[in-house]
Amino acid sequence: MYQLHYFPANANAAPHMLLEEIGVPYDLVLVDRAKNAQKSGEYLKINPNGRIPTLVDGDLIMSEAAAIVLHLVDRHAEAGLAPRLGTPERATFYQWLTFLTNSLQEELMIWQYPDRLTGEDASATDIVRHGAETRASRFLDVVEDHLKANGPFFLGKHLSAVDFYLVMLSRWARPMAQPPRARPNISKLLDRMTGLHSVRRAYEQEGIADEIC
Ligand SMILES: N[C@@H](CCC(=O)N[C@@H](CS)C(=O)NCC(=O)O)C(=O)O
Repeated sequence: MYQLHYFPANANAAPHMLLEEIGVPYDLVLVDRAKNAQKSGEYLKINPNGRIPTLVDGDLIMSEAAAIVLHLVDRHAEAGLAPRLGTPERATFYQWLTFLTNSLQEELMIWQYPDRLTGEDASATDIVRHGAETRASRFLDVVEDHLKANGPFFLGKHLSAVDFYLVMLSRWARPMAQPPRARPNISKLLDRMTGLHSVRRAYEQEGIADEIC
C-alpha cells in the first residue's frame, strides 16, 4: 500500500488527488510543518531535502511531486491519466507537466518565499517577489492561451494528470494580483476539476474546508 507524506495543500496535493482519482488504497502520513517535522532526523532519512511530499511504494521511496505524478500514472496506466508512451500526445503531456513544475511552480515558490533568495537584505525582498509574480502571471497567460485554443483540458478533450497539477498550483496562486481564476479558460478548467469527487476528497482529507482554488 502506498504511503503519502503530506502537509495540508502542500506539494503533496497533486499526487494525493491522483491517488484518489486512480482509486488505489493508500495511507496519509502527516509531516507537521508547523513543528518543522520535515527537518526532523526521522523524516530526513526518507527525504534528505527535508521537503514535502514523499511517496513510499514498497521498497521505493521517492520525492518531487511531478516525479511522483509520473510514477503513479505509469503504475496505473489503465486509469488513462497520461497518453500512451512514445506518442506525440505523451510528449505534450511531459512538456506541460515539466512547465508547471519547473517554471510556474518555481516562480510561485520565489513569490511565496522571496527571503530565501534575498537573505538578510530586506530591501530586495519586494523586488524579488514582484519579479516572480510578474513571471508567474505571464506563465499563467500562456496556459490560458493554450486552453483557449486547445482546451478544455491541457490535452484537449482528455483529462490528464497535468490538470490536477494545475489545481494544486492554482490554490497556491490565489493571493496573486491576477490569480489563475482571473483567466476565463483556466477558471472553466478549475470549475470542472473542483467538481471531481477525487479533488474534493483529497483536499477534504487534508483538512481544507474553504474553496479549493
Ligand atoms: N520541488 C519539490 C518542492 C517541494 C517543496 O518545496 N515542498 C514544500 C511544501 S509545498 C516544503 O516541503 N517546504 C518545507 C521547507 O522548505 O522546509 C516538489 O515539487 O516536490
